[in-house]
Amino acid sequence: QAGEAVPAAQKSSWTSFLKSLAGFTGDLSSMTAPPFILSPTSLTEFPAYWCERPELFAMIADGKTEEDRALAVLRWFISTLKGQYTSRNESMGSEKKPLNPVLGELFYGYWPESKERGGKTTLVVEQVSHHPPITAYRIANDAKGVVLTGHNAQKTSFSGGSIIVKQVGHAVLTVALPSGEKEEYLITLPRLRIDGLWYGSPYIELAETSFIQSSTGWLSTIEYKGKGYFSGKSHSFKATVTPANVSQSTHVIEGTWHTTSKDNRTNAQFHDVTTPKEEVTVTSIDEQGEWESRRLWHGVAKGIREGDFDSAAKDKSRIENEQRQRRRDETAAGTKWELKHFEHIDSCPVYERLGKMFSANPPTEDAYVYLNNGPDA
Ligand code: CLR
Repeated sequence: QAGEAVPAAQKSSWTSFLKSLAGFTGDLSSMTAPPFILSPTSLTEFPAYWCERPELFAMIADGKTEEDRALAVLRWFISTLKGQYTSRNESMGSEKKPLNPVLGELFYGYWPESKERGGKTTLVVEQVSHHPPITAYRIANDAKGVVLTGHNAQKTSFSGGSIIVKQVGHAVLTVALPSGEKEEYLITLPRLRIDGLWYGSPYIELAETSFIQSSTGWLSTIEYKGKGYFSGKSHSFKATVTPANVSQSTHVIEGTWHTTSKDNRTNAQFHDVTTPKEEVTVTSIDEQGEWESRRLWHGVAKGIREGDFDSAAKDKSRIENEQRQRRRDETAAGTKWELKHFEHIDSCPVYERLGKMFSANPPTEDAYVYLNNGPDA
């Protein structure tokens, strides 16, 4: 039934939200949505999903051959999808609308060192653009020599009752090998379809194809399908891992990304995310700086969590007004907001070089280069 999961008092507000979505393209983040669908978490926290299985991230460096490492990168990547795309349903009952980060918002965190993963893994996130929203991030396990750098933006549209999200941006994973050589992996991102809107209980399904291209030539092509395709199950994927050298053999891996998958040839299990994950460690709010996400949004998040939407809205307006004033002051002074941890470049050299190997579309993309000045640097 329509609006089944919507609180009675918010049904009409949900209906008008859905109506305003029809024919909409662009930036969803700034659209006003009814309180029941608001999340207390800012989008700057999302890059942490890349490392909630820090040992899989670290293990990439332990692969003995190019093939081993290509498979290890794919295993880590697939194992992040459950957190990235289904965790809000688990923790909050449905997908929700995250807080729209302000320019300069920061999110720092880490995963402590352990025997299996070697060193500490650190996370630095910065909101590098507000309009359109762009989030840049960097995750590093220095002891293992595994580093992930990327940025994320979204183009949204509405079609057939679903929100379609094209992810703009890419990630680059680098592995420093004991030999002193460096391997690079270009990672592109899947398309999202947000279904369940009619009922007021949105959830994500992944669609189309994403790629992981290694500088060694190995290429993983990951196809995503929902209910009624491949196996008939939601969250299905099929990945083919092909070598540059034809004498080596191709792997085909199939399964559902929120549970397990198998390598078709050997029938061996490929990934398993039914075991617990490890959330990022973040310092307490009173020890955070004023630009750090949880401190910045503290009042808003508290209001949302406690159902006090008036105080949430008030604090949100305060933050937004402060931002508008800042932008006006900058214009008046002829200055520009300076990024703290990243530098923007118009063309990413790794994307250019590795993108050619699988005819990436588009052929070039911009990027944000990490300045090596995070809290742990
Ligand atoms: C951000 C980058 C992460 C993966 C990811 C997961 C969920 C996505 C989010 C990204 C971008 C913002 C997003 C969200 C799901 C819903 C939300 C598309 C891609 C939109 C803005 C809110 C829609 C509002 C309805 C839920 C009502 O690595």
